[in-house]
Amino acid sequence: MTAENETRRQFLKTSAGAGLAVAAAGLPWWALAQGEQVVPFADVPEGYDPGPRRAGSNHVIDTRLIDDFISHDFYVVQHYGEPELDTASYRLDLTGLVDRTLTFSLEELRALPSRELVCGFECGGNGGRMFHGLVGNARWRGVPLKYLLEQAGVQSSGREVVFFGADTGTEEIRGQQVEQAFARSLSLEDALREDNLVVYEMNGEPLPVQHGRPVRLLVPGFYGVANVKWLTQIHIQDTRYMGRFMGRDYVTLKRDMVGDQERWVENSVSRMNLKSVIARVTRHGNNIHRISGFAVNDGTPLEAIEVRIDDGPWQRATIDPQATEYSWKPFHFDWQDASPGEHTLVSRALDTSGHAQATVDELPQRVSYWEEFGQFPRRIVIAG
Ligand SMILES: Nc1nc2c(c(=O)[nH]1)N[C@H]1C(S)=C(S)[C@@H](COP(=O)(O)O)O[C@H]1N2
Ligand SMILES: [Mo]
Repeated sequence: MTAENETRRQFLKTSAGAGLAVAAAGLPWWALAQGEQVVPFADVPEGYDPGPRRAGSNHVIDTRLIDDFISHDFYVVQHYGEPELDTASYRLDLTGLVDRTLTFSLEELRALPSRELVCGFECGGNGGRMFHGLVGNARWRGVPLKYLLEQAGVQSSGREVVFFGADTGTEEIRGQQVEQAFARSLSLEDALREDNLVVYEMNGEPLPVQHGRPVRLLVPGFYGVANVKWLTQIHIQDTRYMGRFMGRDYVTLKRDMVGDQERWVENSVSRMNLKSVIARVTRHGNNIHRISGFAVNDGTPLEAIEVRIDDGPWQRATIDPQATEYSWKPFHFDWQDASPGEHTLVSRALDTSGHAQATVDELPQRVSYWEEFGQFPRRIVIAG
């Protein structure tokens, strides 16, 4: 059994009420102090365990086990399997409405000006049914997308930039079987944002295969689906790209106001909504309960993350000083003298543009499960 699995088992025993402390690795923010114990959530079914990552499949993380600012366990979502590209023969093509069609090998990309950026993101389909475990935070290195587009010279008729992955699947479209590559697009304006990177490193190492080896796109502030893995082609065109992952899936259907008319509207997921989630509660010292969690958003500076206990007032949590513009934002709040019995805990994030994370009831009615960013109440029982 791996050390990671051992820690997981230990933790799950603890959260089932065995009362053991978890020896979590990592920076002080998430590491447990001597004698600090995890208090199990009453809203997590006993024995819930998304399990370790298996090669070739999707992976949900157990948010109770987050143990560092940089995710050692990063979620995985792949719709057409996990292609293993040969890095020696790998090529990235820039095509379409450009002055010069360009092709780069991995070696050539690595020789270009690069930037490192800490960036966290969640899947647009993340939600309470997996305790928000489709999330991760990492340090990435790559070439600014803008630099590549400038090298190619986008023509004035260019409107839309399409990113194709090497992974393909057969889709049935109007009764026909059609082979399609995973692809997403950005408007030219969004594509030219300074922070977009064509990345080849994650946490100082070549990209792991499940995260897109050898090259993926990183669009900081956007939902994970924008970050096309196994990226092999960037194409500039003058029409909207409407493939499955822009036009059919990752499309939120909700009842919202359009001017003064209430309508059912559909939008392709793009910028991450402001969201925070309580991930863990621990007990330490003299009846102090530490409520820990994380927030994700589009990069707008946060005003605050607040925690509310039962019907009490909103109280300001402490945000991890390691947080950056596009990282996730870990937070904690120390709850003094909790009374025995069941309690409801909830967090909300507020940003400097005046957005406050709303309750699910306050948000527009939604019939698709994409973009679940309402407040997420948690239940715990404090022992007598
Ligand atoms: N080529 C390719 N890129 C992809 C996907 C995919 O299926 N194929 N999945 C997308 C989705 S839906 C998400 S949420 C993120 C997940 O990134 P990760 O697996 O590195 O966490 O990758 C995106 N990029
Ligand atoms: Mo996703």
